[in-house]
Amino acid sequence: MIQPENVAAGLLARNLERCPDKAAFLCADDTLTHRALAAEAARFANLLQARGVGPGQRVVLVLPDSFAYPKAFLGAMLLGAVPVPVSAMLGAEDYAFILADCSASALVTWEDSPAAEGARSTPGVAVVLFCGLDGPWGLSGHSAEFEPAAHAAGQPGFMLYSSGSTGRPKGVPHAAADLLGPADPWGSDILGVTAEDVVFSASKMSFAYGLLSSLTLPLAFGATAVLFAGKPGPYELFECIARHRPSLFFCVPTLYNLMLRAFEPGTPGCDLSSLRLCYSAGEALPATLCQEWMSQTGVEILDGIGSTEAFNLFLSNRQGRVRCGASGEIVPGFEARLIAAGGNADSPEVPDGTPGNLLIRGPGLAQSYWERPEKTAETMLPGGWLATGDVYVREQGVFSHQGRSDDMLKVGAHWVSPVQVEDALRQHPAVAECAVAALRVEGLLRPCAHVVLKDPGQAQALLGVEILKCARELLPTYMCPVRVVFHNDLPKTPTGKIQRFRLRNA
Ligand code: 3UK
Repeated sequence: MIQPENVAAGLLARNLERCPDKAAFLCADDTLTHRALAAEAARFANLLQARGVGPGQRVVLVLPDSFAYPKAFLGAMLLGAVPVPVSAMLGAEDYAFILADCSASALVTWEDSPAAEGARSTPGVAVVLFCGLDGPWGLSGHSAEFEPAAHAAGQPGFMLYSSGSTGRPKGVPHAAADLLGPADPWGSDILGVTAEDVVFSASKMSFAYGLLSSLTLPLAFGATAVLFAGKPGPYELFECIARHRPSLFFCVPTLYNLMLRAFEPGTPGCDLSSLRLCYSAGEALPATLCQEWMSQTGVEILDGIGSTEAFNLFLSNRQGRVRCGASGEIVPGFEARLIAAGGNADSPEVPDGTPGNLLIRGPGLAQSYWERPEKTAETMLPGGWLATGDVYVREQGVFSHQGRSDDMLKVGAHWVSPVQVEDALRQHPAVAECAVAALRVEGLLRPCAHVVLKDPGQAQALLGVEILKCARELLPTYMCPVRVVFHNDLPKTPTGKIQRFRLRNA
């Protein structure tokens, strides 16, 4: 069965009708209107077709966030092909793996990129298209008219690779219609997005969170998205906000933390007056960071959790009633169940206040991983439930993240959530970042604190003792770290999540 309409064509046509000359995207000093986007996406579909790419084939995109991204993503979808956004920060070997894993027909990237190098060692990639920030080379020679082909029902419309807290990345295919899932009710009711909004995501479009904020929101609401092509650091982000004056800002906790430390209120370089709301996802937003952000900047920050598999935010805080330290409440349309370790989708739920593994069900979830039947069986459970791999505690409908199920450690009879211990460690004024992971002591697992100091020059031995003392005042004995290890940096995924598993036994 063929779906009646091509999702990308429908969205482009709708914006062409309602706001053709409005900016869809801003990048540096340039503007891409909805009209220009529609024409360029059609040209890109023609270019791909002329190079022999057809419906259903995978088109890997390794690009900075720039006009090239929406043109290539939507152009591939117009053709009925499957765009596969991949982080631009990987090495040639990672690209070779992903290109082979999804049997890519085409790669769109910049000249001399590590992805282009990866493609040279991957025989099936017949088409490599080079791109500037403005779009793939040779687009102007192609027609701006294209007859779109719909994606066949049950076939992917786009595919993401999960950053994977452990192991190799997994392809996560989504139906074309899933692209719009986050628009409603998350975008509409929770964020209140309108055509007047200018959105800016520090997370890249190769990351589900970046894609749904930078692509879904402008397309679904006729809003404008600011694209930042470089590597975002706190000063670059402040500069971009001051210049483009976004109303909504999307970022991850690690970067909020860096921004807060660089924040100088009242200076022109740190002008956040355009922002009506900030959003945080990707990792739990520590309660202290949430409170400090709001008190220092005066802008509300909402924490919410989503995943590549869900391509949606399924738990979220709400404007006007932020609960710092919690992921918030269920997003309407989704269902959540918390079950004990070792349980399945039919197990009874754990009572309020008891940690459990989170399962969710709702619209737009990926139905499987790409060619990974075992991983699919572990994660996509009978009845449409998705095992998130996250441990949560629920109290009166509010969910608080306790860590990934594989980061939890058992000390004696007690479960220790690294997140709770980290919250206590952060109370010490010298701590900039921290992570808690298991350390084996005489054969037994004990929590160990891994700490990055605000001032790396401080005397470490003394501080270690002080930090542990501070933790002991706040935590029951079994939760207290037995040691502090100082680091210059903590290991993170390309999307900014701390990889606690890499610190185990370190
Ligand atoms: C963790 C959080 C606590 C959690 C994502 C779309 O992060 C996204 O997707 P990924 O597949 O990772 C999912 C995992 O990341 N996580 C994300 N947000 C939070 N943990 N609090 C949070 N607020 O382990 C989850 O299973 O890379 C995808 C939209 C938003 C996203 N955050």
